[in-house]
Amino acid sequence: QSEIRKKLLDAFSNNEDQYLSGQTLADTIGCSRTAIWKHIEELRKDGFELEAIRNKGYRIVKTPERVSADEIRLGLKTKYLGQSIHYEDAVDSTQRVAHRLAYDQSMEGTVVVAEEQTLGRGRMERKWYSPKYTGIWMSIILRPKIPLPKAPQLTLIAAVAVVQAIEELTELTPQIKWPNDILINGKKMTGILTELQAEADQINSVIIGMGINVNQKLEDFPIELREIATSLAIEQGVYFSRSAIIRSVLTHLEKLYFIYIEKGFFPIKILWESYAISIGKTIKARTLSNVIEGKALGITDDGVLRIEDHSGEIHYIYSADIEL
Ligand code: BT5
Repeated sequence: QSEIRKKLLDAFSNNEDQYLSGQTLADTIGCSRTAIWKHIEELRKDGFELEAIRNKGYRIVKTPERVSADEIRLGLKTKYLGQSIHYEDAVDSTQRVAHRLAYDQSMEGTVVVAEEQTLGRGRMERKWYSPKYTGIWMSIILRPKIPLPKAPQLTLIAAVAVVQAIEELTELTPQIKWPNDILINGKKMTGILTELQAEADQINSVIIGMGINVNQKLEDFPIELREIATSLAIEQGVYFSRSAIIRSVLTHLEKLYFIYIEKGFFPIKILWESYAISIGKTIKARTLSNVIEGKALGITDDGVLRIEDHSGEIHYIYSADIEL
């Protein structure tokens, strides 16, 4: 199987820019045309762009951009975040890898990045779709000395960092939907998942997982996500360097994290609210036990969402899905 793929890529690189017909490829490699066709489809799935012209054959137009630990490190000026990078080609979930590293006392700021996740996860066992080479699937280990109930604030800090990075590197204007979604033009571009390792109320580590859709095209998303998801490339019409975005996210996150450790959540809260989409609007919060509808007033100094329902009662929401 992978032998055919290797020979296929060799054939293309030995005949740069030339069209190779299915038959020629099959003859060179010594397999069936069906096998060639199947491997061409596999390459497409893995981020290769192939042009197919009738009576001429195939040509590779674009190879997938890869990320490597070295490439991320190049020009990264942070003190902690990303000083240790674990790069994987494919993992089940970068969260799981990061949990193991955190448990083994890895240093604060350790980052896990993968090209692909086979079991990427969202909140409450939901799936996070993480195809190869197109997005940023990353988990960051922090060890803040804060009380357990304050841990959700880190999701909000991470969201601000992603928005700042996107604003720095693109012409887009992302907005945050409490607590963990970043939207562009109303569609989800990033999801954040914050998980903890704690013992007797003491936080050992916080693992911030980020899924950032960067270079997907609309047809790269499964049908059920096409209406609700988007990527930077879809929104701006160009491809972006994922390592540059990773560096920028780590840089902004570290700055915000230092401010947070020194001055508390208040300065972050102000920033967060300036990017928030739902504040002042009527929203529906679906919690595990019920649905609350009302006006989103803002977040508390702890990052808890405040909603005023139609009778004027104020509800404090710790965890929910929001419908706008
Ligand atoms: C999230 O969950 O939004 C958190 C996603 C965190 C993913 C990162 S990737 C690196 C790290 N490793 C992991 O395994 N996870 C983290 P939630 O709010 O529950 O949203 C999940 C929902 O988003 C799904 O049910 C889908 O509807 C939608 N979804 C799935 N994949 C998507 C994608 N690539 N882009 C946009 N929406 C997606």
